[in-house]
This record gives sequence, C-alpha cells and structure tokens, in this order.
Amino acid sequence: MGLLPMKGTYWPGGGACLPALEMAIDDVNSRADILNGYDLNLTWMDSMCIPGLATDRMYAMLYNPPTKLVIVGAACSHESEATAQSSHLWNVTQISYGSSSPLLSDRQRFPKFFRVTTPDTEHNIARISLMRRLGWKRIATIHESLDFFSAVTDNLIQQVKDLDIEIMAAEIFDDDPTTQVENLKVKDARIIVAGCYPPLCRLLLCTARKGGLYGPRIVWFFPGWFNDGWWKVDPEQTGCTFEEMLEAAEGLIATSFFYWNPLEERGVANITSGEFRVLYDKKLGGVHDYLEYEIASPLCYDTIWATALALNLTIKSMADAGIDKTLDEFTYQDGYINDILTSSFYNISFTGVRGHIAFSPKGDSITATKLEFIKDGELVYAGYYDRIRSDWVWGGGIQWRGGVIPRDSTIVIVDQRFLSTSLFASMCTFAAIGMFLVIMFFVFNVAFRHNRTVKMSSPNINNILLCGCILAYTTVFLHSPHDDTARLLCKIKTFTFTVGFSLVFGALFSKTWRVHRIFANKKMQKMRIKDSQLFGFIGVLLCVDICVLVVWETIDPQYIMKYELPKEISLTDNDVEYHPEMNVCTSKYSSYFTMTLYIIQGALMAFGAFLSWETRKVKIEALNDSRLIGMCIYNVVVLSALGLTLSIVLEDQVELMYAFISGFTIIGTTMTQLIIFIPKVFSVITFTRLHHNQVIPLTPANEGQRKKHPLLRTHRSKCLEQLLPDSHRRQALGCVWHVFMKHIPW
Ligand code: ABU
Repeated sequence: MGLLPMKGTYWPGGGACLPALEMAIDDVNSRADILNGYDLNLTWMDSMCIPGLATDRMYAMLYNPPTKLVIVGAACSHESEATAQSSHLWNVTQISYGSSSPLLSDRQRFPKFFRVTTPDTEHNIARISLMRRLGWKRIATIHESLDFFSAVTDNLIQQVKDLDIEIMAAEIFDDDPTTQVENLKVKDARIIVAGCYPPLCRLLLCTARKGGLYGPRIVWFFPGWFNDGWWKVDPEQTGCTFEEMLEAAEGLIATSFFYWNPLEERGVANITSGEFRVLYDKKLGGVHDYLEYEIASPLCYDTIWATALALNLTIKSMADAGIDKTLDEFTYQDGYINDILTSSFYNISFTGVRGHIAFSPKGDSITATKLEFIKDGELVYAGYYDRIRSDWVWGGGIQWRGGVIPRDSTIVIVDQRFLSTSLFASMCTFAAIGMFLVIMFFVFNVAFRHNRTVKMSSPNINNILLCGCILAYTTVFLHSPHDDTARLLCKIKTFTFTVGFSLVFGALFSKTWRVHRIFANKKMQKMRIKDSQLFGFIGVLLCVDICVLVVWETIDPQYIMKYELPKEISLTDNDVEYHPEMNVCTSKYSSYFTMTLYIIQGALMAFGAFLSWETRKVKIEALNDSRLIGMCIYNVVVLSALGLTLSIVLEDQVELMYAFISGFTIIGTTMTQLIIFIPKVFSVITFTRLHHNQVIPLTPANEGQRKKHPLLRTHRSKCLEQLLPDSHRRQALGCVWHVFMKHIPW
C-alpha cells in the first residue's frame, strides 16, 4: 500500500515519489534473483499530508482486498505518526520514504515503522559542531507549532544544555511569526535555528525581512529537505517581493542529508544515482513540476528496494522456520509472518541510489548531514559532517559575506571612564587656591584678633566658617579611579561636604540670627548674645547632620555603582560596542538620606535668607558684618539651589555633574570667605587703632594723628597715603598684601 500525499500544504512528496516507486517495482519484478516467482504490486492513495485523512484511507484499503504486506509511506511526519501507530495492529510493516520527525523513532508507539531517511535530530549534531567551531555561544530557536519541529528543537536544547551554548530565546509560532520575530530582534538574536514546513518557512523569512532580522550579521539555519529554490516565490504567497525574499535568504544555512549517492557506485539495482536521475527524467518525458523531486525520487526508489530485499529475506526465513505458507497467502492474523518480515528489515543492508542503507534498532537509516548555504540566490554545497570522525569534511566551505564570520552577539567592551585629567586638575587647582586663601584669612583672623574690626565680627565664629571652607574645598579632591579607594573617598566626601556646609552656613546663620535677635529687641543695648551660644547652635546643627550620616552609613552604607553612559558602536571593528561606565557613589536609600539632609539645610537656608532680609537695613557698628553675612547667605542659597537642580538634571552626566558641583562649591566657598574677610582686611589697613583705643579713619582731616600711627610709619606708608585720595582698588590690594605680610606673627 502506498500512502502518497499528491497534494497538501506541508510536504506533498507523493507526486515525485510515485514514478520512482513504479520504476523500482518494475526493476525488482524484472529481476530473477529477488522475489523470484512473485510480482510486487503497489496500490496507493492520496494521503494529502493530513493525518486523519491518511488514517481513514489506510483503513479503507486494509479492509478491501488485496491483502497488503507492507505500507509505503507516508511523506509528512504527522501522517506517518497517525498511520504507523495503528498499522502494526494489522500485522503490517510500514516504511516511509520521507518522514524525518524524531518522534517516529519511538519503538513503543511505532514498533513496525522503518524509514529510508534520517531523523532531523541528526542535523542538530552537525549544527552544534559548526556552532562550536565558529565560537557561537548564544543561539535562538523558532519553530512552527507542530510536534515534529518541537521534538527537533527540544533535542537541540537538550544537547546544548551541557555545552557552553546558551539558548537565548525559543519561539513557537502558529501561522504568523511576526511577534516571535520581533522578540528575536529585541533580544538581538544572531544565530537562529528554524523549524517549519516550507510554506511557513517562506512566511518566516519574509517576516524576518520586514522586521530587519536578516543581513550579514544574522545566520538562519533552516531544514535542508525543502525543494530547491523554495525561497524564490511570488509575493502572493508571502507578502514579500521576489527580491526581498532573495535578500532575506542570502547567507541562510540549510542542513540536509545526502539524498543522492555522491559516489558513482552501482548499488543493488545496478545503477548509479546519476543513471537513476536520467532514467527518472526519461520516464517523465524530461518534464515534471514536482518540487520535491530532489528528495522524494531517490528515497522512494530505495524504499521499494528495501521492501523487496526484506520480503526476499522473509521468504528464506519462513522456509528456514518451516512455515508452509507463501507471502501471497499472508493474512492480517499472521503476526508470526509479520514478525519475520519486520526482523528482515533490520537485517538487510544495501547500496541504493541514495547511498548505503541499513536500519538502526529504531528503524532509522542514518546518513551524513550535508551543509549548504545560499549565495547570490543559489544553494551552494559547503561540506558534510562525518559522524564517525566527528568532524567536517569541507567541500567549498561556507563563504561568509564580506569574508567575516558573523558573531553570535555584539562584542561588548566595558570601558571604565574616569574624570578627564584636565577637568580634575583644574578643579583641584582652584580648590587649592581657595584653601590657600582660607589659610591666609585664618592667619589674618588670628593675627588681628585684637583689632576692633576683627574682634567685633566674632573671629572664633569666623574661624569655624574657615574650617567649613576647608572641608568644602576638600570635597573637590575626593575622587579616585580605583574602586577600593573610590568607595572610601565617596563616604568621606559625603561627610566633608555635609559638615563643611553646616560649618559655613551655620556660622553665617548664627551671626545673622544674633543680629536679628538684637535688632528685634526693643532694648537693644541690653541684649547680649555670647559667641558660646552661637557655638552651641552650630554644634546642634553639626550633631543633627552627623546623626543622619551615621544612621545612613550604618543601615545603608554607600558603595560604588558602575553608571552606564550611552553606548558607542565601533565603526571599524566587526560588531563591537563600547559600553562606557563611570563610578558613581550611591546606596539603596541614598535618595531618602540626601533628601533628609536637603530638608535640614534647605530649611536653615530659607530661614537664614529670611533673617538676612529682615536685618538688611541694620547698621550697628557693633555688628559690623551683618550685611556681608546677608550677602553670603543669598549667595549660598542661590548656588545651592542651582547645584541641587543641576545634580538632578545631570544625573547621567557624571563628568558634567562633577564640573558643576565642584565649580559651585569653589565659587560659593570662595565668595563667602572673600565677602566676609576682604572688607575686614581693608578695614585693618584703612582704620587704625590709636593708643587711646579710638578708631580714626584715614582722611586728610586726620592726617596729623595718622602720621603718628605705627602702621603708617612702615615702609608702605607712602603707598597708603597715595591710596587715600583716590581709593584706587589695585593699589589698595598691593598695600593690603604688604601690610598683611609685615604684621602677621609668622
Ligand atoms: N523530511 C521531509 C518530509 C517532511 C516530514 O517529515 O514531514
């Protein structure tokens, strides 16, 4: 009985098969040494690649005479599965010429099923070998939702499980692979193993073309048992133009078996594969449109020869067993004869037009896997995989487009970026200058602490302000390219910045607060707020900050996170992407802790700004720098607000953020100390304290007294005298410097 799908959507190989079956039957019947005295006969029906229909028609033929000994077929795996799991119950052996599903190797379900082809899982061995050879370690699969392709894909997944190959995606589609192709694209799949019948494989290729999943960087593996040129189809079939299909198929790799014996050897039929091809074409008058011809015709020819040899051996075995029956007397109840026939299939071995054929214990006939690829729209032979040697025997090899082997993924080079040296050095230089100024002002503050001007501005509070300035400048230096030190410096930086800010702003605020208290007090002259009270206030502020910092470090220590900067694609290297990253100091709840500190400092700044505004008109000689403090507070408020805004906006631009934050820190700190101290330095120079402890401004009217003053008797007195009439700023600075250098107690 022949189960031949003449039509059907999947793989209608019956049309190409039938002429080959007839040729083989004629050849066998013409031989005296095989099935002598018998005529081999074929009754067939169109199974249409539909499992239910194939089963129904098989039963119809089994129920009707003549009695069948062997079923030849089917072509499509799912119809072979449907028929072979019941045909053995009729004591009929079944042999397929084309079904290559690995499921058909299951001897429990299909105990009397043989095939002259090889299960598609054999391709996986060759595919994996190629992948390992080319260093591909990330692959994806996509297959039509049929048991056949699921079994092949599962086998591939199982085989790579213990190897260093990752299945990055495994997609299954029903009748539209658009979503699955998109998934593969999103996951950046490069090496994709597909499993489908030709109609859906065409659609898959077209969808891949539309989705951009094609080109020199993508390698598609397809089954190789499709008819030649299967991808060259009209737009009506897929929705892609002929040219688009050619583009999409270019470079595709097909794995198949040798269906034509590559050796010109004469096998059991005494013809070579080349001669068979000529005879086949002659039988059909040189014209046929069987797309499956390349595969179906040699396999079908060999199927009949395998059947004939098995039957021939059965005759002998039956005689040896003393069975007094001929094959034509077989009935469906003769299970013992069918057992002998089934054993005979295992025991035959011959060379057909496909090559050497013998059946494994699972009923399969194993052949080598052939590798082909599509180049310039044509299928080109590359080589085959020799299972005995576990190695490839190359023909022309694979010619990669552009001579470059595609990669399984983009090579990602993590590029650890650091702050640019020039930026870091510039900021550190400015911070160092600022620190030098701090030292100079500190020395001034100590040296002239008895000077009335300095004394009235609370030199001790000013020294605290200077300490805060030093800490603020220090933050600019706290950056390291090394992860270990960076982690430590990140913690120190948070500490120095917070404490530095609190010292500077605490000093300014407390002094403004004092002014406000005095100003707001109706009995101003009796109001006295000591420095110690201001220290207390700064101390409380510091304690609050330190508490927050200690809690932060205890429950959520800061660490170094690699912050990814925008990717850069190399234009010169094959598929290389640079992923720059920079060290960023963070912790899980850092936003909460920084927010807490912002709220504390922000509230203080808002209150400080309010007090400064309230006291803007205060001109009390005893509170000589109240207006300057107000200026500083406004300055710090504006810079802090700007810094905070920029640190949020520039979160992903580490270098720019460092530049702005460091810049604002330097500007804010420097301006604060300059605003506070420069007037005092001028004052020390331009006001003198006379022995009766009265301040007399250096005006021409006071010239007599002025000349007596020791300060003006210095070698720079001339300078100061010149300075007075025009108050020239540049000259004044020169004088300040010299007087300052002269009077500090080095
Ligand atoms: N191997 C070609 C026939 C397709 C199938 O097994 O269904």
